[in-house]
Amino acid sequence: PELHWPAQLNCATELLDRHVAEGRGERLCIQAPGLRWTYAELQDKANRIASVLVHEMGVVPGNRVLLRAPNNPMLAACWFAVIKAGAIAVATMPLLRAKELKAIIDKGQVTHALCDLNLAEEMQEAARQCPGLAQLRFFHGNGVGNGDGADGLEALMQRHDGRFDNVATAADDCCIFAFTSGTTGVPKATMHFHRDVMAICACWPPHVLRPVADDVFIGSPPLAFTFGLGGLLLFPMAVGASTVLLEKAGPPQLLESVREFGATVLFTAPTSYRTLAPSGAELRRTPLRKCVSAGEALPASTRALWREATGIELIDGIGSTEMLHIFISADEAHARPGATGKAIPGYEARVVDDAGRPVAPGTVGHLAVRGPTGCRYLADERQKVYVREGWNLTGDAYLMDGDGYFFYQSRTDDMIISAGYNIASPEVEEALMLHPAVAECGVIGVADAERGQVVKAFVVLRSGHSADAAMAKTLQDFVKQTVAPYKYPRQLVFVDKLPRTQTGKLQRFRLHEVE
Ligand code: 3UK
Repeated sequence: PELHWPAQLNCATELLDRHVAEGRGERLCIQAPGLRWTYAELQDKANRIASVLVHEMGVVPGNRVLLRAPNNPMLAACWFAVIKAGAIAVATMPLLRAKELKAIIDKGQVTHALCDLNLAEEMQEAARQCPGLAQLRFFHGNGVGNGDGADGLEALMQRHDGRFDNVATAADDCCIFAFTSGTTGVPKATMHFHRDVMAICACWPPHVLRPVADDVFIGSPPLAFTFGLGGLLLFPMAVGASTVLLEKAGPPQLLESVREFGATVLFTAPTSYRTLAPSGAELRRTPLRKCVSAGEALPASTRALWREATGIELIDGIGSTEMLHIFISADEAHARPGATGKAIPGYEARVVDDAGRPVAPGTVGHLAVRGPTGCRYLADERQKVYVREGWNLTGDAYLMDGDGYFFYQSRTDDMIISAGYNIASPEVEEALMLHPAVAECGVIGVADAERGQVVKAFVVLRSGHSADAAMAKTLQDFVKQTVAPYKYPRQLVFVDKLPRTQTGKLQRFRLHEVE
């Protein structure tokens, strides 16, 4: 990929304004229920908001601006406005409470905020506790404000025209603080530059996804999660395509919206593909053609299930907030069951031992990755631990085969050591999920006097199956027959649901708490 940028670069100019300047302003850019914005319309909104930020809210380049909204068109307009103003976008998960928002405001030294009116309460509570947050305005998700006074963002936007000269930022100026969703429970922030945004658009999409200008993107990850920011905003716009932003994007809404909007490219997580698979026949009657899975390991069984249901081979990819987006992946033609894929063009990946030395193919170790983006923590000691000589440690246990395909094993913390055996939690989960009675499950290691640790499974059954001792025994026997018998869960309990992050990741550390 071409990864050289001019010293002066504003990614909003490249991803948004360029389309209008080159005559594509009338192309469809963003859709939502009851709404369609062209590139020119998004630019008009973003420019007006940028003017409000600069002239009415006093934003100067480098300020950190918090954004709070579910996926909707105004969130996209606000994101570009912040970038145009040379400020730093700090997008936050819609479900966060005041306490969590306060932690982000404090850590990120946030001075300004734009918030969806429907999520005002927790924002106002956080603002009361944060004297440093000087300016806060509210908006409606569709940009049509009515009756919330002269301070509503839409009213302020009317005072300005649709012209704004983007701040001439440097390619190396920060434009995003991305807070991670907390697989480990401890919040951390990573910093990304304008050139990082351009780099992720130049690496994975043209080499793996290969979208075209007529594609219609849709999916579930929030724009506050960089998987969603890339997949549902930056990547479609990089090729002049359109995107559908949904405030609610559980499997039923996704199914309905894929139909309604004629979506062609879908981004969601493995569990969502499992839930949607029974609707494969309906999906076959839509123009859906590409489906991307990330955020969590994709079980080989889910890949097969989706292919059989829809005829579409899933595109798996591992990315991280630290690296901004996907760095190991494979397109449909190169997918191998059980493998995430190979390092994508522009990135290098390898498996290393505890001392950071590369291990032989076939050996399990720590995944390390290096590329044009990556791993700048905001005020965090973990920089020293996770970044070594430019190589970023992701915290995942992986093995690489002789062909350069990477096979996910587990999070490094989720490796169970029982009676001297290494057992990866996801491998046991995958085995359990092959049983038709199992809807979802989570596996952890619990302390055991004799074996050090033993495998414990938390199982959610599909409706119509009874959670009794006979079922537990059936599932234990099933695992013994599916993978090496020593991996079977010696403890197995039934639960109604599993603890997940807002990005859909299983929180195994919380299973330890309920254990
Ligand atoms: C896990 C995967 C196996 C893995 C993300 C795509 O998930 C994203 O970012 P996060 O910072 O979490 C990173 C961690 O999640 N993971 C993600 N994808 C996969 N494990 N197979 C996968 N395909 O533990 C990784 O270290 O929340 C994903 C794009 C942008 C992202 N931020």
